[in-house]
Order: sequence, then C-alpha cells, then structure tokens
Amino acid sequence: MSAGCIIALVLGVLGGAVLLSDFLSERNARGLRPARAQMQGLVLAVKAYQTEYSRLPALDSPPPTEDNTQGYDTTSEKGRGIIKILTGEDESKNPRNVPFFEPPARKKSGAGYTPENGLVDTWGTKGYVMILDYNSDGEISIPGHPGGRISSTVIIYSAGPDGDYNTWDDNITSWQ
Ligand SMILES: [Ca+2]
Ligand SMILES: [Ca+2]
Repeated sequence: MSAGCIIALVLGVLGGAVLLSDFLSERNARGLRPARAQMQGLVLAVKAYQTEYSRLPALDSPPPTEDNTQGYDTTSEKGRGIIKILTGEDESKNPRNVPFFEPPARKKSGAGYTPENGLVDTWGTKGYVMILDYNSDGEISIPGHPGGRISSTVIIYSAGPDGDYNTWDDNITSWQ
C-alpha cells in the first residue's frame, strides 16, 4: 500500500470517527430538551393532582407515610400505576378523570408511552424515576447526594443519554 493510500485511509477513518461522534452528540442533545419537558410535565401533573385532591397520587390507600426514596421508575409496575392515575386511566384514584398528564406517543426508538410499557425516556431505554413526599414534610432527599435535601413534593430524574442512573454527570433532574 502506498503512503498516499495509507494517509487517505487514516483520514477516512478519522473522518468517520468525527462523523460518528457528531452523530452521537447530536442524538444525545436531541433527547435533552424533550426529556426536560416530559419531566416538567410530570412534576406539574403531580402538583395539579395534589391541588385537585389535596393529596399526592398514591397506589395504596391509605397512602404511604414515608417518602419512596428509591423512587418509582415510570416503566415499572408502580411507576406505571402512578402515570395511569395522572392520565385519568385509573378512576379509583382519579375519580374526576382529570387528565393531568398527557403522555408522549410511543416512537420507533422505544421512547414514549404505552400503558403496557409505561413511560420510556427520550433515549428509548430507561424510565424516569419519581420520588414523592409521602411523609408530607415538604422535603425530599436528593438521590445520589447524601445529606442533600430539596423543598418539593415531587422530584424526578432521568438516567441521561448514557442510560445509567448512577452516573450523575449526564443525568437530567427536575431540581436543577
Ligand atoms: Ca419528605
Ligand atoms: Ca447517567
């Protein structure tokens, strides 16, 4: 192989790598804004539910008396249950059938909502995690930040583009 060929090959590989990293960062960035919007929509839905019914949406009655510090993943059974209350699909917990939350439609990527799979984040793999102030002290411990507390009745976070809840650098949170 001639030197020219090798240089062309190297440039081609480098060019491909640049294109790939551009593609990946664009894909990641594309998910950020809608993820934030969906999480904000959920926070507002919980607060609107609270205003309407003077309690937090809960799966059991009587409701829990301690914050669900581990959170409800919106793709898990519990998380799906909360979403159904907020969308007005669960008449027993939302007797006035108010659609507090309008879930995003399911996309080919797997992102979006179906009653069977729950709400999948904008990167198409993980759910959002919701923590609710069930002990009614107006505060919730910040996950991943020992000792940190935030004044709110609901917080939500996403695993971010990397799909890993434990890597906080890219996680999207409702409180920042
Ligand atoms: Ca609390
Ligand atoms: Ca992460």
